[in-house]
Amino acid sequence: MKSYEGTMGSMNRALIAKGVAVAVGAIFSVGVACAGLVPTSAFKKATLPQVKAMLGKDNGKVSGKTVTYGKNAHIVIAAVLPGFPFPSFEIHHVKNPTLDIAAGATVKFTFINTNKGFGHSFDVTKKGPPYAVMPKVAPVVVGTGFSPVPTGGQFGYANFTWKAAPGTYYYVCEIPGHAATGMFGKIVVK
Ligand SMILES: [Cu+2]
Repeated sequence: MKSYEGTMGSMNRALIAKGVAVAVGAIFSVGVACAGLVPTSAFKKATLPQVKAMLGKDNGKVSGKTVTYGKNAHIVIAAVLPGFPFPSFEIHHVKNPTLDIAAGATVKFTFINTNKGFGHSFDVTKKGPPYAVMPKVAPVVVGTGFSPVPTGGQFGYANFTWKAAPGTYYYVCEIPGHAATGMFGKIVVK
């Protein structure tokens, strides 16, 4: 099992530094990426053994648009493109759910990118929406930075941990244009 943490944060910062030209390129790239994506629900379409096995390790409980976790939380997030052109996150069949986490929980995140040939990130921040094309969210947890890219027939993924302090947070994709078009969700730690 390979983790992408560490190297991806600096790649993301470098990407953001390139500015709006990159943002425009990234938005066009969404269309290019559509050729290789998992088209709707990552859960429903998770026929690939790697993705199905990873998604099955999430230990949250779903109620409507909220997923609730206890003190030993394992949150498994898939980045998906449910419909052109807007990407989103998905956990337990739910698009961008609110995550309710017990205060003081040790949270293990596993983030899977189900888009072949296109990047996403998963970072936790105190900054809520709306987000600019270049989101500038100052993450409290830098998860993946510029994203795990699928290689060798496997979907890219990253594991990282967080000791959850009480408060309200948001998880966002920092790839230019993604948070601005809805690729984010709320985290409540209490
Ligand atoms: Cu994204």
